[in-house]
Amino acid sequence: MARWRAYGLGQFIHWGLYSIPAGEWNGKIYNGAAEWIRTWKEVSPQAYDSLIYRFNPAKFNPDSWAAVAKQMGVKYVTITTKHHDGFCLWPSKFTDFTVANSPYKKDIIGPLVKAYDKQGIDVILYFSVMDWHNPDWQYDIKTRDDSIAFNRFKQFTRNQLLELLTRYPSAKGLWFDGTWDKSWVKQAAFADSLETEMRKLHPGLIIGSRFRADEYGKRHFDSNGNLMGDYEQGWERKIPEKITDVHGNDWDCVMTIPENQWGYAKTWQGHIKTADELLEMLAKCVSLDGNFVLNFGPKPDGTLRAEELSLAKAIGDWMAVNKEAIYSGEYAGFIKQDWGYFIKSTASNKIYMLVFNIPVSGLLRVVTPSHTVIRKAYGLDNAASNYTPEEIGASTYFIHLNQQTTPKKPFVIVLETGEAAKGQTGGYEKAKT
Ligand code: K80
Repeated sequence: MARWRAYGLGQFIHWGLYSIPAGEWNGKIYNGAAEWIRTWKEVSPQAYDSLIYRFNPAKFNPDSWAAVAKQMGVKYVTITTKHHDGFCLWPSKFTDFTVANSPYKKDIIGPLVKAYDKQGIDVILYFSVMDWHNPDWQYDIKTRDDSIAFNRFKQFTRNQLLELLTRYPSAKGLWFDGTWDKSWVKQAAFADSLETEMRKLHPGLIIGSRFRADEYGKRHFDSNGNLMGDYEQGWERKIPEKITDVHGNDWDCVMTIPENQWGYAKTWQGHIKTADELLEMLAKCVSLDGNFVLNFGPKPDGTLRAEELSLAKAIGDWMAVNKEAIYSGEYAGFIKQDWGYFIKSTASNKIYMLVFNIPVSGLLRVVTPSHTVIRKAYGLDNAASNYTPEEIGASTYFIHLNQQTTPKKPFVIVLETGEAAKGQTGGYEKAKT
């Protein structure tokens, strides 16, 4: 988990049969998320499942995806091995509904794991327990028949998970989805023993809080309020506001570029996030002890869409200068200020100020924890640059920006801090009220 905690920035990949219709069916545009199109009333499940015969990503090149991720500065990638539609991107022995029976024929996951491993990017396997294709999947268990079918489904799930961990031993963890239905929530004992089995097979395996419910049906946090799993998976398309929201737990935020599209959708509607917005989300997550994971939905031919490539490039260019503030960063314990986010280095006494909103006054307020003084302040992009913090009150400073030269893009100021000398009070007196 120490390694996971230091990631800061990750990439999510949603790829599967849904990339072929890409949010469009018989010329009509689906309003929901493209990867959910199989559930649309306009779509017959059989017609959707026949997309397997069209899955043939001729231009798929895992090394080029991994190179994009590397330039972007991500430290880990989460890849859909099987989404809710049940289509497996690896040749699973336990179903016919896999890449092996598509015209492409070949494993997708193995080459991806290899390509990302080669770039030094850790891999987490996304796995949906809910499986629309498998007739044994149930939303709830009400009858004896449901129970018999779901018992088969549990064995199928166990087989697939052990298969994935055996086939891809370098994967660092599992990211679960589709675990909220009553059928699965009732399987506390089964999920508990499967988790033990997976951890034994794969020492060090990282599992998020979506995997199992407790015996009272509580999810994420058990009936005693303790997190179940190694990190909290509750932050999907949302970010905590303050450090108390995360209860001292590890967590990651998974984020889409448009409002809510994970799989490839031909037309992106509504607001499309900009690189600066995404960088601000990244800074906010790291400042609150979380990782930020940006989603990509590759096209059916195996290439990445132009919008994603240009965002990855812009984020990577920023990371090239500022990554020191993101990797191994943690909550700084400084009072949040309106100009942006404080991140503390776990490796030194440095505090990073990630500036996103430049005040009209050009003055950045910093309130240090008591007995902490600022010894030095400089730009992360230029260690020779020097800001002279103006002490304006007890533990309170203004960093003066040069209004002429301050860039109109997010930037980072490094503060080197130290302990106030004994007896050094600054002489600031509190008002008597
Ligand atoms: C499933 C269910 C809802 C209500 C919202 C999103 C999801 C899935 N989780 C994301 C990580 C995507 O995989 C999305 O399809």
